[in-house]
Amino acid sequence: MRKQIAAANWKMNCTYQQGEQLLDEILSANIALKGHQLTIFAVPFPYLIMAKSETEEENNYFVAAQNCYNKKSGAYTGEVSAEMLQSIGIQYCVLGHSERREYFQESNKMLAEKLDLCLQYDITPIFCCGEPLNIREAGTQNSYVEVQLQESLFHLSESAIKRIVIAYEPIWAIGTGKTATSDQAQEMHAYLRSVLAKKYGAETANAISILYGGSVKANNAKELFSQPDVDGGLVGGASLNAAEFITIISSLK
Ligand code: G2H
Repeated sequence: MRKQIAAANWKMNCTYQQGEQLLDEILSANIALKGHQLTIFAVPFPYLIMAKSETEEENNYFVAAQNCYNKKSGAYTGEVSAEMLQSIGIQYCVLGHSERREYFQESNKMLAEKLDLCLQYDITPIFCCGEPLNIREAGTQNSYVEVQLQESLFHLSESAIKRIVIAYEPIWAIGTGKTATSDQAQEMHAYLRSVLAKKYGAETANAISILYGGSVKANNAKELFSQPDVDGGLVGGASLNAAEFITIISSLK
């Protein structure tokens, strides 16, 4: 079975102490994850080492950075490289979140460069894609998201693409409380898998986890995750509440 993933995206929230307490509360629930189930905490850079040591003893719990830079190293004040993340043992990195695309002008091409660097340093990218409201209203969401995949991922070899996790996040559903219905999520996920299958073959497409993101909550996670092509979620707001995120983790299939 494909990996099913509950990924918390803390964004720019929590002090160090609050973050530590949140992790303690979630981990002390001792949710027994099955072999194909993972929980990943994407925490702010200054908390990576703390989160890594909190989760170190736990099976199938991992830590992710929320971003990295598209250059290997050098005079880029304030930036963090994939190599730096690797050097502290980080195995996942969220890339191309719509907030990064919007507020930091991250283009599909820049994301392709970030992806390559992550893979070079053995970090699994959680690649975010998704359409804004006007595109959804115009009914052209499939081709919009397909272009994001083509321009950022399709230069990868078959063995490299298998190392990527994709997160579909319709921008109109992010932090708005408006979740895509499970049918809308399934429809897009199945479409993305068909696009991947056309390029890389069905076997490879079937091996890639596609997460849904956008107002995933304790009360809708089970329904969303039960869809055949939805392999878990990338969770923002609801991942900051221990009880809520515990329920979301427990909703993985
Ligand atoms: C989408 C999601 C997490 P939220 O950005 O990445 O945030 O669950 O708050 O909509």
